[in-house]
Amino acid sequence: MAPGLAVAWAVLGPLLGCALALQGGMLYPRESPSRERKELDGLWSFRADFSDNRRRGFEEQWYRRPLRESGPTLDMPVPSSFNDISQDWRLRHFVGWVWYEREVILPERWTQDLSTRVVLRIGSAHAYAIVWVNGVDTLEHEGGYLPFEADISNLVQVGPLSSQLRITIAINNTLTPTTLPPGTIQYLTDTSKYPKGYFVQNTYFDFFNYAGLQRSVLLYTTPTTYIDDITVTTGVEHDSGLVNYQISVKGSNLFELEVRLLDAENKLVANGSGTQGQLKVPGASLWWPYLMHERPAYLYSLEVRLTAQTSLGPVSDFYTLPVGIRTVAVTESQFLINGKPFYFHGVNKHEDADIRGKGFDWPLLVKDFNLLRWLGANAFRTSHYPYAEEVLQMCDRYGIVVIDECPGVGLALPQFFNNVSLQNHMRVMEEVVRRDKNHPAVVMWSVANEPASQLESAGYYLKMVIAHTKALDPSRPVTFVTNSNYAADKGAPYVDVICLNSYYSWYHDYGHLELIQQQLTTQFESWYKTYQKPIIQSEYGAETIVGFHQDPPLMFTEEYQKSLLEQYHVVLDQKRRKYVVGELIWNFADFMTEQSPTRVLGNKKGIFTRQRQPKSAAFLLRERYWKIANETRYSHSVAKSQCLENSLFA
Ligand code: BDP
Repeated sequence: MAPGLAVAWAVLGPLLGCALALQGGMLYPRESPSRERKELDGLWSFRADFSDNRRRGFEEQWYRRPLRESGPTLDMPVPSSFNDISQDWRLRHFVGWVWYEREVILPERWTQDLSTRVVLRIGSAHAYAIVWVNGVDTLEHEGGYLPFEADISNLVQVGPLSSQLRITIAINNTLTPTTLPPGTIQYLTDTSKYPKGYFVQNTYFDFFNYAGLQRSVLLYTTPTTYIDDITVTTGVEHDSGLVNYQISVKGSNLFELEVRLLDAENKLVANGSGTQGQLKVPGASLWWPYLMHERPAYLYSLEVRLTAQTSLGPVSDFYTLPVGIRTVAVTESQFLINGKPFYFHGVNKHEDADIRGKGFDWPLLVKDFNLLRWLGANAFRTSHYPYAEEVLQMCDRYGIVVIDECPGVGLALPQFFNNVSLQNHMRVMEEVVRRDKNHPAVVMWSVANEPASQLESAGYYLKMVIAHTKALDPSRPVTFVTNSNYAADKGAPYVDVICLNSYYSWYHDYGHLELIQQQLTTQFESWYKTYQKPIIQSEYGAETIVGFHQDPPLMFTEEYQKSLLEQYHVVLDQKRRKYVVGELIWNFADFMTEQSPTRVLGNKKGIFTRQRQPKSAAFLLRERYWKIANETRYSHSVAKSQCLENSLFA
């Protein structure tokens, strides 16, 4: 990039829509006067297929009859991971097909009104899923952490018994060299040590491969002519906000679209019509990250109303999308939101807690957001896969900035960089962008975490995935997170922001806290000299067992975690006024991993425990984040901790 040249992702001119190759949109299912929802969360029937080839369910066609008729079933809560729910160790470590089933009664109108379209939507099924409705093969999807859906109207709007539905979902958690994340199955053939046919799943990432229906499953309706997708990009011109919209409609070509933009008080501020256009909002309130501005996270509502003529008569469809007006841009040393330098002071997270594994959970979600605000964290990365949509909605509402990462984690072996994997990775990015493109909180895409980016093949692969992501969404910067050496990394030339993971005095020169400042300074200076791009310290941290204390500090104690952080902070403070634009601690909370001699009931680098109680480092970080917040705020008032009466910095 030429010195001083700002690459602006703010879309100020005509709409640059997302060029998705995927068929159809993936709008979050919202109720409206024309749309109903029926959640299928709760208890499902469940069975893991323990047969040697794991294929008994297909051989015996378990989907053709109620699951209880083909053998014993367990109660399985949805959403949740299946692994930690039972006392059967075989289920915790199970690799292969598991079967879920749920019977549902539909409202009569859904089955009889032929102008109603009924959709089955699965929030995520890790990692490969096949869905049958009343025994009919309906839908398949590869990849966890992202939603998929099917129009099942044909199946429910026929026959006398159609209001009774049986949904069967077979899910396989096997990871292969071409899935994302990749994995390998290893057969252990030494019969003096292992029984015949013994195999293990190898993964190349550091979190437990929880699986199952980990997010909500639901049914929703739309009219047969319906709003299929909306893409919004925003910009600012003088003091006006610009909202560019593009709407796709399915079911008929004879329709009209009305678009109304309402402010937070429900007052109309702009309107338009047709499938695409630009709305201008004079004196717009911008969407600001919280702590950066007195009036953060301002959201407008884009109300879309469709009226269409169909063979069954006129139909209407309504969809309301929250819209935050903001711009994102990157210079050679800054990350700009609304034209102002933004410093990421935040965390990396995992969707992980207790027995629910990666199962979505409202109390946990709200607790985590309360902790983020207690901490003064203004950002997080969705390490290492896209989180539930409800998490991003909360970020939009609270003003917490997100680096949205796809499940491109564990790309550690040369054989993972092949053409099939590349095509799959690009498709996954299409699904991520399609789902998350309208969230103002999402300011950057991350296409991978710690790939083997020193390999030539990885360089080409990352170049292609990044270029594809930029083509899908020209409105946001793109990165991947590296732990390679600056001189060896083959992917760094293609990113907009350099994201670095380093574990000085933990995985290298462990115990030698005195080396951190020198090594971290070298890290930053060599990367910046090579690339002249803004840098985020995207991971750093230390394993810490809550309640372990030692002074002088020793590894695994709360004091060591604090001291390590303090050493990092000395250098971060020197560089953040120059070109370092963020710091994200590894990790927000302890989380479960595979068993290994280096993990004590999981990864303990959390500043909170897995039960969300603070370790000493949480208080240290809290003091730091509120201090940075007060230094980097664009108004004169003092930021206060929102969870305590006594502000630390008042
Ligand atoms: C980093 C990985 C992260 C691990 C962390 C660690 O990105 O997923 O959990 O190391 O070892 O390299 O704690």
